[in-house]
Amino acid sequence: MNEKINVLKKEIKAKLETIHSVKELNELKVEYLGKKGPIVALSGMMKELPVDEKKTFGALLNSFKNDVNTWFEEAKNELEEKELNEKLAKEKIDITLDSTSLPVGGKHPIQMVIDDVCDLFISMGYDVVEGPEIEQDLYNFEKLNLPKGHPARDSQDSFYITEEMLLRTQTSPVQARTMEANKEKSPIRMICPGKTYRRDNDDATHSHQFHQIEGLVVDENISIADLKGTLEILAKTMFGEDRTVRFRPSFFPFTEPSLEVDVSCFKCGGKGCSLCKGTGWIEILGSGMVHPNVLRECGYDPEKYTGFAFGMGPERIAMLKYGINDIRHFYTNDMRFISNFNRKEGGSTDESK
Ligand code: 2NL
Repeated sequence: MNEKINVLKKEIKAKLETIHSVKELNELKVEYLGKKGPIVALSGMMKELPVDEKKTFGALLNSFKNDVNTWFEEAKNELEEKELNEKLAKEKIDITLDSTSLPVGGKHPIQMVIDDVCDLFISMGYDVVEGPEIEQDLYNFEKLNLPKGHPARDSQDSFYITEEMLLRTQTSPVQARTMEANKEKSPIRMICPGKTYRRDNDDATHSHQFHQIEGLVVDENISIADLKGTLEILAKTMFGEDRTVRFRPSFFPFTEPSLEVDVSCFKCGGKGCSLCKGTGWIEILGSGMVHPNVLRECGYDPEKYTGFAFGMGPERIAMLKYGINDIRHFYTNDMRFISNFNRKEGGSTDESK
């Protein structure tokens, strides 16, 4: 019997040497340790042994079984590791290979201007408010001191949808709505960017769809000094700290008095050049003190409250800043134009960013 164990030992060890996969190993395990295998058969033969031999042989067989189990366990671990390494080697990805580069989009120059203006006013505590592009005549015109038949309505030739509904010609209706909705008449500081529409024939300086950024401050004791200080900060932020600003009297139906804002030419420093047409000044926005009629129409007592407002065209600002000579470039999606503005982090009109 002992001899049989020794033979089996040698046989199993020799066979284990020839195994190359976990699958083969399992088959071998069944062959030797399975119910029909030689080790179970040896256990069966124990009955026939005399009692004294039974004990020693039983111990021997047990320790042999344990040894066999250990060998199989060790062989299994080795094979599993080998198979895993082979699999990993096969699936290895060469990360040094160049990937195909995808074209990266960039922020549109109009959006850069809008974002820069909004960032500035957010930093001064203003809210950014957006509103509908399809508006009622009431908010687009009536509440802004432009009653039906007012001549200034003609200069804002409109896309009417019905008698009462139109595509907004300015972003001010958003501000009129905000003032009206503010029942407790708490202070308003808001900036209002968005798309606007006027019935124009498109050419180098006109587009039937364009953008506006308007600002509005309403509170007790707001004066023209607040307007001037705020718009000076705006002009310097957009065109450089060295710029000076000047205010010229103007007219808008929704403000009284009205002021046009010029910035000293950033190309020639004010000496006069082709950009500023020899004047040294460039017009950048319109502004004024909110007309008492507008305050009243939007639910404010003009005896108690005053405010200032301004409006600017981001197309015009972007054209000036980047030397773009045709407004249609903004809307025709020519990649040669658009690619000039692709910058990491989405870009900004501030060259230092
Ligand atoms: C321009 C001039 C301006 C306003 C817009 C405004 C809005 C309200 C009340 C009073 Cl709710 N005013 N907006 C005021 C002055 C000028 O825009 O040239 N925009 C491109």
